Amino acid sequence: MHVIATAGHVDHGKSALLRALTGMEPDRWAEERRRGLTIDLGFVWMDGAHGPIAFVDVPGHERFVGNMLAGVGPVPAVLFVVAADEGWMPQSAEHLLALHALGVSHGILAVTKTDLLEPDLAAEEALDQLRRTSLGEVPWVAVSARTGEGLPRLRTALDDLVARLPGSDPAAPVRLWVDRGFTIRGAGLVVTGTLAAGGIRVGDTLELARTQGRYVVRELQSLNRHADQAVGVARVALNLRGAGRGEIRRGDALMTPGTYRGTAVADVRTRLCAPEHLPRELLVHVGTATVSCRLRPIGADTARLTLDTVLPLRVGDRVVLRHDRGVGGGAVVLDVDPPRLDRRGAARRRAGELDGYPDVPDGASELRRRGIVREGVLRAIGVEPPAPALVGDWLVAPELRRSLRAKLMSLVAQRANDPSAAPLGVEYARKALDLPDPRLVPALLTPPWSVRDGMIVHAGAPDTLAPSVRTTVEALEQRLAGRDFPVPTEEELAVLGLGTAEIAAAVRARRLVRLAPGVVLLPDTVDHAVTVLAGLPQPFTVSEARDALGTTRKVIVPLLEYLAMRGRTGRTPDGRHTVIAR
Ligand SMILES: Nc1nc2c(ncn2[C@@H]2O[C@H](COP(=O)(O)OP(=O)(O)O)[C@@H](O)[C@H]2O)c(=O)[nH]1
Ligand SMILES: [Mg+2]
Repeated sequence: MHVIATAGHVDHGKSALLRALTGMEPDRWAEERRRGLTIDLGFVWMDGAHGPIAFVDVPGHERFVGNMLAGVGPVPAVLFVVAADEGWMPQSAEHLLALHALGVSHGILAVTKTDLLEPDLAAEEALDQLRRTSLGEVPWVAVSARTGEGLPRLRTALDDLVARLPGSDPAAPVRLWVDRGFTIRGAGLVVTGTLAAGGIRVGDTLELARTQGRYVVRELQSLNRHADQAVGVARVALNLRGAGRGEIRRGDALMTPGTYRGTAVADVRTRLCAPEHLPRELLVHVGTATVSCRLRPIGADTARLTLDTVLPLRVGDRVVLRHDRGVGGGAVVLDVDPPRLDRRGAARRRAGELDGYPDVPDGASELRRRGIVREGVLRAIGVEPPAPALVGDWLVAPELRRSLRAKLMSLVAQRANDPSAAPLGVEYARKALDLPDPRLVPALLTPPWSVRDGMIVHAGAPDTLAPSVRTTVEALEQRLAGRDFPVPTEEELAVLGLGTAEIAAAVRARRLVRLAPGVVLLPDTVDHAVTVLAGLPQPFTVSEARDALGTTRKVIVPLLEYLAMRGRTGRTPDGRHTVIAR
């Protein structure tokens, strides 16, 4: 399926053209049909040579530009309509400016009402305007919705257009910008939207970005047909279990859980306008959302937007900026997690940094700026990881990896030169290098150095663990690698042959930590847990700790006891826990 939005001045024949093309009624509301005026978005479709083509019909009247932007926001291509008898008009210009701000680069010009006047003048004028925008050179077709003249040619042009549209990633996380939410008696809340990428199946859980509420897809329709799944680009209607009336509405976004970062602050590069020429109070349009924001100019073409509402923005998102005189321009999102600017000179330095940000998200430069980052964090802000993770889901920029490795090896060498000193502990090295996860330490070591029993040791160093137990522990380590918070189940321990005696030997050799009968962890996991717990608002409860680590009560209770006994956490009088800084 493909989705195309209309654009153009009011009364130029957008809705009439869609009616003629599809045989469906884009003006959904009685008031719209009575007044002959599109107020809200309309949704119709037809069969094309390359599958169905769905249209989002937008209002042309200047009072409803907000609705128009909600229609165009998530849609990759446009059917631009200009009437032969009126030619280029103010909302033709405003709609084009918005499309340009959004960077829409695929479209067709339809010059309508050719039964009233020759189309050539209007076409020439419109093509001249379109040419100077992201749309560039577009094909044009003369049509009359009244006589039907030109409709076959328009159909062919639409087929050609959708054949040129770039494909979208079926595996991408879902960000569905909702354009309608309504209740159906007996079924509950239904939301619709244009799914730009990724897939949705019946039974999937989606997260509402505004509230983080989760909903299960009970039923899915696409173009009024039931379906088990839909893959972008597609129009979808979702019936969500447990969603009440009005709970989800236009401007909301439904997301694959855990794949996004909600933000109210973004640094952007403005397009089509310099930040100092824009008012400080603006409306931002992105997807189907309209949000008030404050703009703070940073550099010649960069600014910070502070939004009234948290949105699931991604790096590379195009937004439209609007003020009381109309569309003022646009912006591309450069950073959704920008640093604070309260120090003296911070804004000037930031301006220099932002000049180096590309418009199109670039994994390598994002990683270079961040140094060490989780893959999931990059994906959540819209950046594809540029390389495989070094360990777990940690990415380390190549430059930083080299310098960290050099620093670590010099620490190791220093310690090795002192025969009376104990080997370097992993946790000590982690702190010294300021690493977020102890698993990064062994990944940065070069042979013959490796980690054994939580210590950095030379391959030739004597071993204290019986070979059979060593093999079993190594098998366990392998089995647990890559899990977020790896705790072996009792079955796993049994399968690997780790009975009470073997566990006791491994604990003596500091290869395992025993928390309770049947609950053992790798020493690294304990350190990792402390890092995660330190990231929680302090103090925290047992269940907050359990959720943060994604584990169970059976593990978290003895773990917190273990940590408290070793002075790594403390208890508050009300029974909560804090991580003790060292
Ligand atoms: N003569 C003529 N009138 C048209 C044509 N297309 C639309 N109209 C009329 O123009 C008016 C506005 O059309 P409409 O589709 O509502 O415009 P929209 O605001 O762009 O959606 C209506 O009265 C239509 O009947 C056409 O091709 N020829
Ligand atoms: Mg209309």
